[in-house]
Amino acid sequence: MMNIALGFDSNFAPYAAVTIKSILLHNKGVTFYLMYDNLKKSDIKKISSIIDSHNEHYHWIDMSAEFNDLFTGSWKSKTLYFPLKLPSIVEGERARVLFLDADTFVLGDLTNFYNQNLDGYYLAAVNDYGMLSDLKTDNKLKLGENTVDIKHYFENIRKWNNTDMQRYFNSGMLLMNLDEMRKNNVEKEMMDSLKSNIFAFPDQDCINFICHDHVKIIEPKYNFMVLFKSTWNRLDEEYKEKLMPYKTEKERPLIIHYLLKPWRRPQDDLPFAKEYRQVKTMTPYKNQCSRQEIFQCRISKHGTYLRLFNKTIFKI
Ligand SMILES: [Mn+2]
Repeated sequence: MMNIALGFDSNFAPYAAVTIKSILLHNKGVTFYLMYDNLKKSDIKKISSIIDSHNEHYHWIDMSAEFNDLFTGSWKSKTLYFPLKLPSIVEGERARVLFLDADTFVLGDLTNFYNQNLDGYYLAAVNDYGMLSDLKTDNKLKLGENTVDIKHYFENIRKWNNTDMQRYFNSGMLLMNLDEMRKNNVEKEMMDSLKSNIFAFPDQDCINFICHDHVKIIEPKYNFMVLFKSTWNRLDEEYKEKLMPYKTEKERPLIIHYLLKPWRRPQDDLPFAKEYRQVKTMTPYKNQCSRQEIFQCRISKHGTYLRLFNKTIFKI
């Protein structure tokens, strides 16, 4: 048996549907915890029907009363805070839960991964190698009303040095050991920290801040993040080497995390995007297209083209 949790609103429902369908294609004995806010009744119906068709289980969890008035940065949706509440949402002794962002895509059987040894750890997660790359830039971050330099933020405000950043994990995939988290009141600690801190990467920094030393850092194949080209180019060679087989589809990662979204970048050949689109056709959202999937036009020194429904009409 596996508990798997997602958090989303109507904007992300079509993509959550693909994540869920991808899980169901490779896994049995799943109970979903679907945390939502601003979700249409029709979305609840569509997504329930996907899970029903595989005879698996689900709980819909209304999160509209939680996390109001918190900083959400450019994400503009409070859904990103939802995983912080999982220790009190998913019940049961010796329980675990796998939290997945609604921009992830599962490519295989999760059983062994889900049941790995987590003794003494709050959770397992993958190092945020994209952030390590961004740390080499002078990118600016929004921090409430203020703007700060990314290096200044991590080094001086969060006080995380280089060694700490090697353990800084991405929160799009979190395998939580709920007993250990409950025993140590981690949820309350996270909630309290939100009152006295502004986190530039809200949920992710909060979880990192509190769980830091209690996290099992695992291989990138469990949260293979698809990065912007410039972010990729700045990666240390060691990471490029490790990630290249997944990027070129020579090997299948277990979980892909589309930081670059296939639905916003239909013209790009993102890793496993063909398979992603294939799985989308198996969901009730198969005919729903993003603006970019319907129409793309560009007239600039970088290129001039017009694309309609993923077909190039002209390109100069
Ligand atoms: Mn994500």
